[in-house]
Amino acid sequence: MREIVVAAAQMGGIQKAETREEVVLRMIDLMDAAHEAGANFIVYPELSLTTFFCRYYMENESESDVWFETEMPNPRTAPLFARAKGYGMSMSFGYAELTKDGQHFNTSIQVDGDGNIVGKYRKTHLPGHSEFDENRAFQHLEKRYFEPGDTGFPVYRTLGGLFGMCICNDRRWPETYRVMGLQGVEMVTLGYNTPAVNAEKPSEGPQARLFHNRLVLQSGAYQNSTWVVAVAKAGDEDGYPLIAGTMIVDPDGRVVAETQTQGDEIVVHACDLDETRFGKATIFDFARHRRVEHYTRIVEQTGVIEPAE
Ligand code: CDV
Repeated sequence: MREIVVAAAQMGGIQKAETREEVVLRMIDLMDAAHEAGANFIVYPELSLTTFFCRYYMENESESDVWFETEMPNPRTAPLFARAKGYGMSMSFGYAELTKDGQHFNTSIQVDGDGNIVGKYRKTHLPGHSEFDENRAFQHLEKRYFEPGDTGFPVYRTLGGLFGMCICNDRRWPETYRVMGLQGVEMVTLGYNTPAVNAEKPSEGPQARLFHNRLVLQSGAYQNSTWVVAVAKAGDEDGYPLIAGTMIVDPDGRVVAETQTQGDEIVVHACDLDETRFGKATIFDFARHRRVEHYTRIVEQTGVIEPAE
């Protein structure tokens, strides 16, 4: 048995006017509750430190730099790192990263119980658009403010197991999980900011959005026999609703814990990494059953090419 007690730390909306210091205090409150509940790993959402600023069009892209972190940890997040280290708790959270070379990434890190960054992931699948789009109910300018990540999907060893991360839209792509599955991943953690309504299809509301969220998390977990911990930033952000639906999914694809509210809330589950073994050794024993000779299109082709008439 290799048990990790995981806290999925959903956060309610972060308003534009909220400071990083105020948000970090909220994160520390969630961490205190997680510690109280016996957790040794806490997972926070995508862009945990700020509002989802990609809904705001900024003419001059450098205006958006105010939402980015140029180092991690930094003075504003130091209290969070200190509390985690005090508890010996591992943590994962997302933030907007501005590198020394001026690159902008939508990033997540995992920090171990001693305060070392043991995993870093930069979002691969950036949804949305790069110019103002008057046909949308609201903007989703991730392609304007971020570059596609350059990390790929690394799997790393920590907490006695094999861990990987992805971010929000990545969770909808089977390739995300499979690339990590092929490295033996035992727990995938991810955060998300998913609007409760589709900006391009107003009839697609929260019910459908929550259904798709559940569908992709369960299938990603099952098809790769891995734990998946998915954490929302939820509820109202300055009048823009985000879905909740934070959940922990076991390697059989079953939801074992999920939040009930739209606000700051933790759900905790003891996850045994050894539960990943059965699926990896049987129906999803990749070495025995995969037929890569038929998969070349997946890496050689990006868009759809229909057969000739
Ligand atoms: N932050 C995101 O990546 N959001 C997307 C929305 C735009 C669909 C998502 O996949 O949830």
